[in-house]
Amino acid sequence: MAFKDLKFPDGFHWGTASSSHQSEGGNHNDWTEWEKIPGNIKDGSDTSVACDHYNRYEGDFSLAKEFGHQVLRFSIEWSRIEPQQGRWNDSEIAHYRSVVKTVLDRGIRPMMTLHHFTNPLWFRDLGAWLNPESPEIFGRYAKKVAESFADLDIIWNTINEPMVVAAMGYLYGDFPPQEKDFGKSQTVTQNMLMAHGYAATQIREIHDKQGRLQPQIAPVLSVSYFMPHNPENPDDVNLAAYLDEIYNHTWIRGAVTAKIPDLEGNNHRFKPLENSVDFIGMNYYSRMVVSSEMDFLAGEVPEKDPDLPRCDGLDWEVYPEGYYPIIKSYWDSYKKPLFMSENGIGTKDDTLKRAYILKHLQQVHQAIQDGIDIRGYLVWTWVTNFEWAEGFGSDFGLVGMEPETLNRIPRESAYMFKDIIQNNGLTKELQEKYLR
Ligand code: IFM
Repeated sequence: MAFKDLKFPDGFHWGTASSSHQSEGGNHNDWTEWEKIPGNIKDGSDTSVACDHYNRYEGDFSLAKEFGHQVLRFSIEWSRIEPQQGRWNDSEIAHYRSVVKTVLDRGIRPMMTLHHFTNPLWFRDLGAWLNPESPEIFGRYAKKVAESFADLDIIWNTINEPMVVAAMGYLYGDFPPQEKDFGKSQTVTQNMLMAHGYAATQIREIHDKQGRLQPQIAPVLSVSYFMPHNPENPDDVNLAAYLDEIYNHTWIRGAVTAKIPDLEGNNHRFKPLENSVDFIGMNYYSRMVVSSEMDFLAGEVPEKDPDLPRCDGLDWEVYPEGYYPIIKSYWDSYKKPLFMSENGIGTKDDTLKRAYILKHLQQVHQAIQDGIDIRGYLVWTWVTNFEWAEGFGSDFGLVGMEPETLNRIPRESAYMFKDIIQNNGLTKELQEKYLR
């Protein structure tokens, strides 16, 4: 195959994404409690230290600067900021202000997520996202954060991957609180949608009140490319379409149209969702092949394609061809600017990691060529970190970490990504070097 230079638009944003719990160490939340229960984390690890990013963020951000980052996406830890309901920890707020300022001081744009999977223990004890008051409770937290951060130039992400919280925590039982109940997963989906609306409303109101320019606000969605096992079988085709709708579209359509879909399939208007989405964050990793002869809701899927490389632990197939169609379906459906807020692979094989990134970027480039408004691309992740129920067994980092010293060691993929950022795209030479 002959490669061509793939130039991205001027002003395209490049960087990496991470989350507080996966990298900071020393948290006290529902996940830290859950990690202690033997068997919950595949390799038996926990986040007591993680990457010690809580203490090493300055060095991590300096390294990111050295490697050309223009955006750093990270989350702040609700359990640190509000350790008891309604009681705010000012020194943790000061800590995160320093985190944001450190990013800004390096000339990098901070993209800050309010909720990335973890909950304070008191919120868990109130029933977390099953509690009908959870949206307002989250809104109050968002208000406090907005009051404390509105003077800083931040791109705001409200909630990361609500459908993963609903599916992994309440349908498949792989994440806390380990429920396996379709009805509950639906309730969680709805409550997180309302919570996003309250959070966005608070962020807007506080910026207005303080006389600040309105920031960009986005929810971040996990998306997958659903494919029928047998494209000739209408039942498989219908199942793939149904899952695409409930996993990829129902929630974000609700946010964009300001309507909450209820369990009976009706919609009702929810004012706080109005004007809550400036752009959509999309996290894509793999496809999902489904068969009507299997019980998908019980976790049954056809055998994986032996010819496709896979992500360690999570076993996701590498399927860059699924990226373009899901991007296009978001663009066609919502006509909102898109931001590729996570993409990457958990593997020790850096050759595979480099090829993964390049092949996915070729798809993103094609989407832009076809007129889709994509504002940026972030690799998951910068320093390798705790991959939830996999523990440290699935290594997504462009930068490795020595287990004993926690020293950061940039991999060749980090240098490759630096080259991409410097050239604002994929040169012919780079593709020849890593894709031949
Ligand atoms: O590590 C996670 C991240 O927290 C959310 N998106 C998917 C990543 C890889 O599984």
